[in-house]
Amino acid sequence: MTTLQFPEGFEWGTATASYQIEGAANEGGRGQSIWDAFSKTPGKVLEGHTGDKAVDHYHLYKEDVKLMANMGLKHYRLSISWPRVLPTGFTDHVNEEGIAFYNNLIDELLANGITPIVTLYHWDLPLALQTEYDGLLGGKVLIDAFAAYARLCFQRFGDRVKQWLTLNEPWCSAILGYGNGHMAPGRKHKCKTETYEAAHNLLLCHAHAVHVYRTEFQAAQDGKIAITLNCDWREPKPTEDPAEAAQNAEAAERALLFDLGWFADPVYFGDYPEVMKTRLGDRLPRFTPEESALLKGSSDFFGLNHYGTAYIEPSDAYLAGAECGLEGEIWEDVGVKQSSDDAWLRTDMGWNAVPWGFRKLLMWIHARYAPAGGIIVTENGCAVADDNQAVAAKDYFRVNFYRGYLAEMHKAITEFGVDVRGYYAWSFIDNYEWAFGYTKRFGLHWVNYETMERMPKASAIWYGNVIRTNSLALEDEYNRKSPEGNAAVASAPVATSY
Ligand code: GBH
Repeated sequence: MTTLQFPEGFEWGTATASYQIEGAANEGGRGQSIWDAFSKTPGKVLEGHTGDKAVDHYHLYKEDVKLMANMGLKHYRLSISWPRVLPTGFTDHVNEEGIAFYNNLIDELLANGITPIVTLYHWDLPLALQTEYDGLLGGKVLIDAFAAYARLCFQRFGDRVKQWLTLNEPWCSAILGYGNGHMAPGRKHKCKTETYEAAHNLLLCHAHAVHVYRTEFQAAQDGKIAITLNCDWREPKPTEDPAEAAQNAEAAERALLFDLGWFADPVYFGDYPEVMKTRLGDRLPRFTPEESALLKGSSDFFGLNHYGTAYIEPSDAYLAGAECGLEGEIWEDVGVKQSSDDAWLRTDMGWNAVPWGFRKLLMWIHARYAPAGGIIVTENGCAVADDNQAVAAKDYFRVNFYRGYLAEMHKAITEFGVDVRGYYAWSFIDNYEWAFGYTKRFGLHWVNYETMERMPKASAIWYGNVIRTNSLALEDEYNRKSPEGNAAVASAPVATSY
């Protein structure tokens, strides 16, 4: 039986985000966020689900930390709700009840031997910033407000929090929030320009928050700060024709640069990828030399969220400057077409479970950025249609998904020298899956949404064992026979968006 050993001190954890788990949306002095407004707009979220109650973590956090301790968890990624600590978005009104909640949570984690890593912005922008200052299009007002919010968090929590993430997946905020409207604030009618402006402002928010940390706190608090970026692997669509193969390879590279390079190039090199500048022309904002300098080297490690893989080939649906309106979509800018292989397993989101794609992505990041501080995988996981307790207890698909992805990460480290230092499973617990509401379950813990009762799934117990032994068994009872678990996945409906 083969067992893969991970490097000593490897950082194993699980992840969540405030709006997806906290609930208590109208309690404890919390202000509204763009997700409160978006989720209450008819037609935006499946079945009209909102995060009003979520999994009630705001009230049940002690029970949740106990569940973490039970599974042997040593690291936990959480996000702070900006409107819970600053209901108007600005520091003129600090909600001490909100601050107290995060203080209690952090203390409870530390008392249980669990180290927190904290995201400052996981999509729940204070609604007042949207209505008064155009949200992520708000330029200097937004950037200054974010830097001030970050400073407050460093002041209040930085004595105990030693790992910070400024932004979660700015690609999603820009593309899904301003490019196709699938997520809050749900805009798309000016997608050809607003998408790139939102992303530009987010990058500057990140750079300024990092500057605040480095100049005012880092020496005394001795922590690290980074951004976390999402990227799926883009594999050139296989073909026998060498000319086509070359075109597919070029298109796949372009897709990686549009998805990841869009943010990682500014953070590591101080500017956008050349191919984006060429294709987008004036629609892509430019950095001043000062901004470039502030961005370059602004991440102490490479935070990566990874979910799936797709085949890529070029597509001439590229319509430079086309109006977005009801028809156009932002995807056309990159000029590629995605497809899947029939042989690939699909998760309940319809995303392809392709473990080797994860390894190729890790290798690509290593080759292009060789990030100081290494790569920390801040999210990876899958949705499984396990909404009845019996299937949750078996949970074969999820266990085997994690096994596959962890084995390829191990290979990246040991055979290809990629410096991966940590891995966080998404998610610790079933939660509010944004535009899919509670219909998709990503958790290692199952939640009964009527009673709020929690139950560790097989994957929680299995992953706890990985953490405890710092190693991965390639064979065990879960991959020997898994008819029910896999059947539940095979019959799962395929999600239609994101
Ligand atoms: C993350 O975003 C979020 O940070 C988190 O809040 C959320 O709950 C979680 O993931 C699950 O959705 O078609 O195979 O190429 C995920 C961003 C972008 C990942 C689109 C999957 C398509 C996969 N996603 N991507 S594929």
